[in-house]
Amino acid sequence: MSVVTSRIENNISIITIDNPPVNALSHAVRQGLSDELKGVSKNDDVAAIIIICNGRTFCAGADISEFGKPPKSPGLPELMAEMDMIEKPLVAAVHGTALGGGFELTLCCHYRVMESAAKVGLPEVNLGLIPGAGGTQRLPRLIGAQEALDMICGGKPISAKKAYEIGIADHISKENLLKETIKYTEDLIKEGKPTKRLRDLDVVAANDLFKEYRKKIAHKSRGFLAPFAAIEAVQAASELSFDQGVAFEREKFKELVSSPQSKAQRHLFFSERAASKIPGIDKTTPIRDVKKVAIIGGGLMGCGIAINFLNNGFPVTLLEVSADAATAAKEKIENIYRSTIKKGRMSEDQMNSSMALLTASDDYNDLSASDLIIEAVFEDMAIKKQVINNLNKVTDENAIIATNTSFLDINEIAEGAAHPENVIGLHFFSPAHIMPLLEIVKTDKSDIGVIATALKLAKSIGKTPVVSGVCYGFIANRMSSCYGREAGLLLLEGAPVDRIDKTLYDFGMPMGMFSMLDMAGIDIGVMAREKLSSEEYDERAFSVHAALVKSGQKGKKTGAGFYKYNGDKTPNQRVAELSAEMADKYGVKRRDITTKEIEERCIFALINEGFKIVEEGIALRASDVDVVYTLGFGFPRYRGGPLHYAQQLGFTYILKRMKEFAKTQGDRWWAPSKMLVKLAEEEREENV
Ligand code: 3H9
Repeated sequence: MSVVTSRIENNISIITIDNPPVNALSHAVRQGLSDELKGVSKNDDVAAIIIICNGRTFCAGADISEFGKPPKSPGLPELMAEMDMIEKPLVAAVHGTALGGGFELTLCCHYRVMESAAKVGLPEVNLGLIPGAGGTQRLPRLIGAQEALDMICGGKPISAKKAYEIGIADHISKENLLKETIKYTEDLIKEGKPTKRLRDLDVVAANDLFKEYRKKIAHKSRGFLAPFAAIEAVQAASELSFDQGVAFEREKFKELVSSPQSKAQRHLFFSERAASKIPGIDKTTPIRDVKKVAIIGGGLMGCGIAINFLNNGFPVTLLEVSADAATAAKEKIENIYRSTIKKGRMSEDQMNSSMALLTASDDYNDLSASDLIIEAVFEDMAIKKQVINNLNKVTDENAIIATNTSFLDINEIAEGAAHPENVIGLHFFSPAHIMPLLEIVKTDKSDIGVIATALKLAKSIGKTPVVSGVCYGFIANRMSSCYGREAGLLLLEGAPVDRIDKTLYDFGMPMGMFSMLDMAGIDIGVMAREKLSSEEYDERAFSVHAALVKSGQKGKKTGAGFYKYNGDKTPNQRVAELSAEMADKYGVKRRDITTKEIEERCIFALINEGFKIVEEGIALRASDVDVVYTLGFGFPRYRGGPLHYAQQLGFTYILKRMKEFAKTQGDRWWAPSKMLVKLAEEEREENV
């Protein structure tokens, strides 16, 4: 059956797009729409045209999987130009999310009716693109340049209510979208309302708007090309004719679509979705019913985890060691909510309904009805085992027991459980109510239904899940340890702390390694490493950290760590002294180190470990590693994650540099992953 069909009701043609799952504007849809529009616009029995979609949403945009392939006519811009020539009123009936090219399609219509729960948006910047089917030219003509910039550079969809307020939606449908759109269109015909082509309007833009907007997004969009290209395109809308503006937008779109940045961001789009596809799990896998959740441990992590569930309507019991500690944890959650309200991200009513779902307790018996229990207690194997022991006495055989451990062996934790098959790792990232990643750690015995349930739950609390096997630090922290090791060694070799941080920041990380350690608290890692043997980590690399903690300089919370915090942030002189002392102690040669070496040592260590993680089967696929490192640690999305970046940079080059590092550093840490070696060989064969 055709993906685009039409029928005539009275004198209105209803064109329906039906291209599951999200009605992407693939070639078949574009061709179908073009054919139907040509047909009905010539039909004298048709006075007006409605475009509507079947399924869960209006068009979610261009078909992203077609980018990078030879273009097939009609392209979206051609289709939009055809629509601009139509003399009969065109009405879009929008449900779900009209995004990107899908929203641009509605902007080529003369009127827009939206379901009250519908959203519209131009999320192209998230794919390293700008709208390429006239969106940067039509939207500012409809709502003014300022609002258009907010939507295009922000990339976030807006609600029907907001769309109505700013003049995008002409009517909001409350019950039956099609019926109400037909009624709206009949009224248009009766009243003889004209076709309203956005191309004919002028753009309203304040003086200096574009200059100010560049400044406004400079920090948030650091390193990204697309948001700045979007400003140029909207500026072109305000300065050039419509056709010139469209040509300008087209050129910018073409440049971006073939740029490494957009390829990287598109890679992440598909990788984030692929991460939920687990061999052995399909629609028939039994999912457990999770209605009630319990969290053990009311520290910052436990409270953050609780908030995820409360915000999504799950009743949560939070367990602490005493009644006082339970009350304090409840207060902590309320305080987090209060600061969210202050930032304007939540209303008092929303907070009250979330808090009403929370029970704080110090009695394990109160967990007996919970379907999912997540422990977030102190990172100590003996304490975790005690928790499991206590849970054995109160939970039933179907309850899922999750641990939020960052490093500990979950197979060992599971051994003590009455039902080891119910045990899983749910590793949240701090702050847990904000960070979008959830590492789901499967043990040797985790039931497939438990993993499937965790994947579904992750989505229901708005997280992107990635499944990891058990190893020290799982995917995220194992990689981060290597990155941190190189930064620590570079300190001893003579690179100043602020230079290392600046190099990593300039590479695109949200902050340098040492600024991050100062923020999180240097003592956390120092304590974790105390339990390791010298075989398991590089004592030299973390010797300055240990010395700082010993002297009470644990990071920002103590006013000093790698930096001093006296109103402003300055490098702590003691770090330079300690680095020289430790270099002396361990016989590390001090030298001048280039910025290039700092960057490559840290990033290539990440890459090598990432490949090892895939080769050992800890991660299911290379793209999972990319999802973890971008969502968990802010690796720049425009580089697509460490392993995608490795491909862009060239495996052969990376391997060559690693061999050079091995010559000066020894091969304890620079033995290349077999997968990297293989990929480099394949790359060389391809290039012959
Ligand atoms: C654009 O429009 C450029 C134009 O300006 C100019 C062109 C010249 N294409 O996310 P889900 C797949 S750029 C192809 O799990 P949800 C997705 O991969 C585009 N495939 O569902 C997944 O496949 P699978 C601008 C797409 O309900 C399946 O659909 N638009 C597309 O959680 C279900 O997706 C965007 O950036 C697509 N456009 O969320 C919107 N969209 O099942 C991108 C989805 O094999 N899409 N798929 O894994 C979204 O944000 C979400 O998919 C949406 C639904 C909110 C719509």
